[in-house]
Amino acid sequence: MSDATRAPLREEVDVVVVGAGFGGLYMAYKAREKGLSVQGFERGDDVGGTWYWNRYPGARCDIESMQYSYAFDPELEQEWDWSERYATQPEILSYIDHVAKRYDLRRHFAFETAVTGATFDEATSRWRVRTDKGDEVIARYIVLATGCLSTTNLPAIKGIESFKGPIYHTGAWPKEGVDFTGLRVGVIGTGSSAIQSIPLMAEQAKHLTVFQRTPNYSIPAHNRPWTEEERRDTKANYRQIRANAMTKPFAFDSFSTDAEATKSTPQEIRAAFQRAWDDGGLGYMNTFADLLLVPEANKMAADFVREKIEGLVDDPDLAKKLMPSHTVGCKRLCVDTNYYATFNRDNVTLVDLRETPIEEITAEGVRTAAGLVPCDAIVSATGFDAMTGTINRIDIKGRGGERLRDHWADGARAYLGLGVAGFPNLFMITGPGSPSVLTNMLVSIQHHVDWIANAVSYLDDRQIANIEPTTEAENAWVKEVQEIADTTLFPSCGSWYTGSNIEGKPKVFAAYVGFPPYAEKCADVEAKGYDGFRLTPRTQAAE
Ligand code: NA7
Repeated sequence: MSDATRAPLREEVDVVVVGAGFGGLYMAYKAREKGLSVQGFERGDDVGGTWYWNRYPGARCDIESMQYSYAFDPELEQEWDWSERYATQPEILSYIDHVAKRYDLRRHFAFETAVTGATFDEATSRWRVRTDKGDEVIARYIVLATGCLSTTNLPAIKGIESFKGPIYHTGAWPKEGVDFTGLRVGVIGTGSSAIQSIPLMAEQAKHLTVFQRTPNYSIPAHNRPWTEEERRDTKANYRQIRANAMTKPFAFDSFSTDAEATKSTPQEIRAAFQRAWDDGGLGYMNTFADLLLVPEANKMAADFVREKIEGLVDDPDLAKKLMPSHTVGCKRLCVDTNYYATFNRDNVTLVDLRETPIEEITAEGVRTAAGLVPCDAIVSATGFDAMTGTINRIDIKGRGGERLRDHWADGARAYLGLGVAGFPNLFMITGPGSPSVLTNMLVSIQHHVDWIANAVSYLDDRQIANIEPTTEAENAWVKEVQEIADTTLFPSCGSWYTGSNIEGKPKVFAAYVGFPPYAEKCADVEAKGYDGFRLTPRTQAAE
């Protein structure tokens, strides 16, 4: 921790902010700017959120760093220099540290303090917020800036507790790092975290065994340092770049096209995919306008990556095992440096769990149907209880003592991903049913924080005690989110987008597809005096 200490707690505040990642820090900044008092809580011992916890080797953002940054202060944009196209976790964390210092934001947070419960008191229109340190704070508003991917998922594999070596989860990586030199390492999972870390762990470990349940599509990052000229150009055009991002479905200013693969010639299709592959990164999803809408177009994108895998992996049988068969994009597309080629190394083995499933973990290693793979250390790159996991861990009680986790028993329900019926004055940043993880998170986070801050000003100006979505608005929104997702190929396979990576979790597609219409809807709701929300004047609230 740099200069963070457990600041003296405020017992009664306007806003409690849960989480000190990108969302929580900006919320604290914005609330303070509006003259509101803030008490923040963060379970880590410092700021950073996702970038505090995910310190595994190779951890990088898969959105280009110049755009994965705050836009609220042009001076901040001008003074910060991103070194690479895709910033590393340490660089992003140092940016967050810079922001926290520059705007003196740490003082609003109590660190190493997890919020355990929050109860809405209908008589006073106040939230009573409790922590694992025994704190109790009264607040007019509670803002959950808890992140979409912040509760790790450690699979309940038989015998896992008997393993005699260390088990590291990529999402809770030791601060001091891990040295795998001379060790036999087993990695479980082949999602984004595994795909980023496997090439680097393979360079260090004596032997690396990758346990793959589902192969994934990965596009080369073609990461490189930014040139001075690129930095200068971006800084000169930042306003335009930010404005462009707001008009793009994924809130990221990049190449887009109206061309459809299903209406293009084979030559055009090849050339377009090759261009996207050479350019690298998530832009591959934008190659054709029908890529995420029409199975035939999607298959072309999939075939192209499969062909690349064939070219990158020397052993044809191994290449086949690494080829995914699901829809491109239904599981988040990965971005890598050297992933597929890493399997050409002599010290790397792939275990295809579809052929030989894991039976148990023993003291010595991982036993599959084909026998024991001895391991000195295991890396669990097994993802997160995404979107709702962290919020559901908090015992949140709204009107009539209703628990939020009960309200969500059949899947998350929220109006605009911002508020929940029966839970007045509670806001979520990038909550379920908002574009969140399908976008450049920095754009979505700032959009939400600005919206929430405006809402609070509106309410205070009009002496309004409570704001909460109506049940009708919430129901209609949940329906709309699903209907829009169903017009795309996103829900066409099991993923953390739908909750199917967690046993027993209800299957609901948890993100709104398309940033611009969403932002328009939020603006419209605001312009109409918070249409779809019930506002209760202070004079009536306590009656
Ligand atoms: P992901 O994308 O959820 O990947 C988790 C991986 O772990 C995935 O390959 C899973 O296979 C695998 N997994 C999960 N449980 C098991 C068990 N029990 N046995 C074997 N394999 C398992 O998490 P990441 O951390 O990689 O990425 C999360 C996001 O963070 C990423 O999309 C970026 O936005 C940043 P499955 O596909 O379920 O068969």
